[in-house]
Amino acid sequence: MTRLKEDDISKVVAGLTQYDVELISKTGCSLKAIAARAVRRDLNSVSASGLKIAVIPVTSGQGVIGGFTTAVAGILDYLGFDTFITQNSDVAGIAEAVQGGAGVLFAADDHKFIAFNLRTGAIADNGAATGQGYITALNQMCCGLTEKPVLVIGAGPVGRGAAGLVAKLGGLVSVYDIDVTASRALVDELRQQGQPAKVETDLDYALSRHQVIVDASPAEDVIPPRYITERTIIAAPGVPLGVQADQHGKHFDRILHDPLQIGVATMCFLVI
Ligand code: 2YJ
Repeated sequence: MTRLKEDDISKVVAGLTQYDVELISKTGCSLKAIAARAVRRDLNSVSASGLKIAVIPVTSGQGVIGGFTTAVAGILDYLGFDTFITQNSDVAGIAEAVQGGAGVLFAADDHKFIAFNLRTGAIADNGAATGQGYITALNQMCCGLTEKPVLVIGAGPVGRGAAGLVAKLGGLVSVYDIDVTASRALVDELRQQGQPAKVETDLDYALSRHQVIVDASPAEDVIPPRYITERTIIAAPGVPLGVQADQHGKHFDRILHDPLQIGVATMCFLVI
């Protein structure tokens, strides 16, 4: 799993309004609307009133990432929630959050990023939520995924969440992972649920046959320019983006990518 870097997230908070304008132009939905759709809730029923959310810095493993809690709290604040970052980290941070009246906690270590509702016990994992949120957005960008071939690159937690929802929305899922046992396991799981799915072992061949691509891999340049046409639509929750910068600019309207926004918004709506 990729560890986010300070540079990946330093502009998130200042850019939220512009981010939402671009998201609406790509999907027809705001960040709030994408998250509400992802969790199948009516936008008006997702109310922020009275709920306090605490974001807790975690020092274990490789430690705090500069700007991480600020970015997470900024996104939640933007969505209308009363959010605070605890002064203390780790266990003392949990105590501070509860004493400060938080109903929901957000915290991440090097392996897991969760939202936890203290009142209901509901828990959301960033990987699965990000997959769910991105596919909701991709479904909007594609005017529906029914019967459309969708290539999911990466069978980690984000790719798994994404592939599951693509299949539920009627898309024809193909999965590529550098670790073929991971793609096989995911495809087997989908088939056991009665969803058609296919393992891809040659990424070039897979890319040459797909116009709708989910880049849930942590690799750079995973989608070479020759496979990106005027009809390609890419949902790219993976960090870093697997598309070269000039290609991102050229095909901006059909590439969805952010380091945290959709995942955090979906996590929040999953637990409230
Ligand atoms: O509190 C902090 O500042 C740090 N402990 C945050 C660590 C953030 N964690 C990561 O970047 C992990 N790779 C997990 C992220 C999950 C994204 N899908």
